[in-house]
Amino acid sequence: MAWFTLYLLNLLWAVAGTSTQTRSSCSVPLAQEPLVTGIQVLMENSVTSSAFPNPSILIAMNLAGAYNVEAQKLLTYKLMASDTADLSIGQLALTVMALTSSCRDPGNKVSILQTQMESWAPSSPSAQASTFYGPSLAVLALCQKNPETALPIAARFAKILLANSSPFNMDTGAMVTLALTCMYNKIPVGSEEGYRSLFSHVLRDAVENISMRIKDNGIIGNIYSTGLAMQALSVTPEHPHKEWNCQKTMDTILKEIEQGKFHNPMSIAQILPSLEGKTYLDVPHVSCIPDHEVQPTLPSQTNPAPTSASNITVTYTITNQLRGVELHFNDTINVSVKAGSVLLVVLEEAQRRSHKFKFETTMTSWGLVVSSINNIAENVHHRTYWQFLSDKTPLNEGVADYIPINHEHITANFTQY
Ligand code: B12
Ligand SMILES: *[C@@H]1O[C@H](CO)[C@@H](O)[C@H](O)[C@H]1NC(C)=O
Ligand SMILES: *[C@@H]1O[C@H](CO)[C@@H](O)[C@H](O)[C@H]1NC(C)=O
Ligand SMILES: *[C@@H]1O[C@H](CO)[C@@H](O)[C@H](O)[C@H]1NC(C)=O
Ligand SMILES: *[C@@H]1O[C@H](CO)[C@@H](O)[C@H](O)[C@H]1NC(C)=O
Ligand SMILES: *[C@@H]1O[C@H](CO)[C@@H](O)[C@H](O)[C@H]1NC(C)=O
Repeated sequence: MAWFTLYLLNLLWAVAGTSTQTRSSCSVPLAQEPLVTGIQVLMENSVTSSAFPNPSILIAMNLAGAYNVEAQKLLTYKLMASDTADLSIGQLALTVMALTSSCRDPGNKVSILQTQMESWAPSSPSAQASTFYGPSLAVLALCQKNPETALPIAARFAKILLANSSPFNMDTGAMVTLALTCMYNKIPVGSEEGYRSLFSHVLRDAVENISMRIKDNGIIGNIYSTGLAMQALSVTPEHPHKEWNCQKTMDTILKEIEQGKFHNPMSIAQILPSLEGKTYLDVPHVSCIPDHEVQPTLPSQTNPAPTSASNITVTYTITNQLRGVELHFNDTINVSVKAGSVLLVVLEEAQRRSHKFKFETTMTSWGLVVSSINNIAENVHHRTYWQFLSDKTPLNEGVADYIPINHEHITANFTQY
């Protein structure tokens, strides 16, 4: 009986093996290439000497082949000079990868990252999955720079993941898959079998969860997690039960790009590698000889911004039922803004009309986060933040990108992750 099962398994393995080949090969059709060039140029042009240097943008432009050599140089120099003391584990890891992708030596940043990861621990045994996003970036960066010392760190991380039972998070699951796939591929021959089975266990769980969230149109999670999920599915040694049609995912993403859904530079940085058939595992193998001497072919401007002068009304509710019973509030205001305005304009208009709607923002790699409303501020130690919803559905964009429609009800709810 056992030999027969083994035979069947081998057969299945062989079938799975061949289907991988066809599965992960997908590419941007020639006619849509200007669309991809268009967002790449948009991303590269967001790099300015005043802006905070974003390592994810440098990684993406190096993987895709940079057009704007000045932007590439500027980012590289700024990241070389960045003070590691100001960076979180995840930001430090991205900086290491960005410098590697520019063929620069990250110097002592690698050993600092290693020391930080050696003493890293989850914020609580029940920590939310998204808090593992930064540490998985760290495992990935360390795996690429120094696999031998990364191995025990990755093993400890994998065990923490196995012990955690919080709901699956797509972006984090994809990053975990990239990190542990890198590690899995670098287990030295003859080392104990424990590493291999530990990493494949975590990888199998993550890949199963990712594949369960492939929608009929090919989107994996939401449109902004799809780029990372594509990277994960195209490198993992563990194959999901559900078949993945890479080309379908690619075609739907291209439609979304055409609809203007990818204008935030960070969203472009996370989708671009997958459109170019690249993953973060390619970071150590970038060739730094410039190859894009030609001017990019840009798409013909098709959709000029609608210049409708009409106003819309948005209902805006702010509610805190969490922090300090005496501080609880639930206030609603109707504001009128120009059609096509981003949500931030609604918040500004509400603030102008009532002091209760006072808010503050913080700059991040994705843009402005609303960090405080009516004097109640987010707090990493309490794991609190202001979540934005349309009716009962959480928004999948920030206030500086999301465009509300007429009579939409937006809520900012103080909650925990
Ligand atoms: C962790 C996380 C959070 C945490 C961040 C706090 C923390 N300390 O962990 C919390 C839960 C607070 C959060 C909140 C939100 N998030 Co979030 N988040 C992530 C996640 C999974 C990882 C970010 C990370 O750790 N990066 C690594 C570090 C090294 O990079 P970093 O730049 O320093 O990270 C900071 C920023 O990413 C920032 N941040 C996190 N989310 C968002 C969202 C927006 C719009 C902005 C401007 C900044 C921002 O917080 C991080 C820590 O300071 C990403 C996934 C991804 N693909 O990037 C989604 C992601 C960035 N978030 C997203 C969204 C939509 C939100 C919310 C708008 C959700 C909502 N409905 O309210 C809110 C922000 C609302 C506000 N007040 O303005 C989207 C953004 C898509 C887009 N096109 O804009 C992503 C891509 C998830 C997704 N696939 O949909 N998020
Ligand atoms: C994924 O799904 C499986 C069940 O299919 C579950 O056991 C596992 O813990 C989930 N979470 C993660 C992070 O893989
Ligand atoms: C807050 O007010 C809104 C709108 O008036 C209402 O729909 C909602 O149920 C209230 N929420 C709480 C927690 O009181
Ligand atoms: C906002 O407008 C809606 C109608 O569009 C109305 O039902 C509601 O009472 C108004 N709320 C406030 C707080 O003015
Ligand atoms: C239209 O919206 C703007 C804010 O964008 C506001 O200043 C103006 O008063 C509104 N006009 C009307 C007629 O409500
Ligand atoms: C708002 O946050 C509170 C506190 O976390 C939570 O209990 C409630 O369900 C949230 N409301 C919505 C609409 O998500």
